Amino acid sequence: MIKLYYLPGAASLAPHGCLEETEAEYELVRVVREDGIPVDPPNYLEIQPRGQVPALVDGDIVTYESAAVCMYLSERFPQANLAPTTDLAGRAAWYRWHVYLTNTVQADFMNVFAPGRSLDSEAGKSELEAGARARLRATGEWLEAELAQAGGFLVGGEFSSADLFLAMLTRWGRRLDSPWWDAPNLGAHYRRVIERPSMQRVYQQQELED
Ligand SMILES: N[C@@H](CCC(=O)N[C@@H](CS)C(=O)NCC(=O)O)C(=O)O
Repeated sequence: MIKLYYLPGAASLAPHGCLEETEAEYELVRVVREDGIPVDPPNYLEIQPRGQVPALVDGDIVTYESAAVCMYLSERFPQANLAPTTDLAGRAAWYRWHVYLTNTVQADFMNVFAPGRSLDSEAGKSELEAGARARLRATGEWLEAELAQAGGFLVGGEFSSADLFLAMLTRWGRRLDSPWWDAPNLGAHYRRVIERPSMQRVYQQQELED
């Protein structure tokens, strides 16, 4: 059976949403960490060598990186319609959103939440975090404008795994000075995604309140 390794609200949230959308059978495994080191399951570093979540095990296939897991599940379960399959332009947009959201936007969130991952010096960490906060403010405004054109969902107005990924980041953006979900279009997109039965189940299983 497929296993998804997770922590509540973490980068495993969008992959968990994808799994619920597929209606596949899977096991959700919470990773226990002590002093930043995963201790349970005891072999977790063999699955995800950096010890981070998410990781996905599907038979002999082991993969991680949240965007990659979302894209893998979209291909693995085409009947879930998590990605455009026949429309090449739609597919291009779907790739673009996943890559941009993970390599640019998610990276900035990491520099806000864990600047020490990239730098040791306190001054350097503050500078890194301040720069990332400023970029995320501008990114939120840009996303707000993009969503105004988008027709409800990111890729061709149709729900896809990219929307699950953006909703995860919008939730992280609640901790910014101007919470992302207070912006009309980002807020409406977030609610549209988390009101899906799949995400309601995810929030219940992860015991998330917002
Ligand atoms: N680029 C990775 C980042 C994963 C990541 O940073 N996960 C966090 C939770 S959101 C984590 O496991 N943090 C613990 C750590 O880095 O030690 C992905 O998207 O999967």
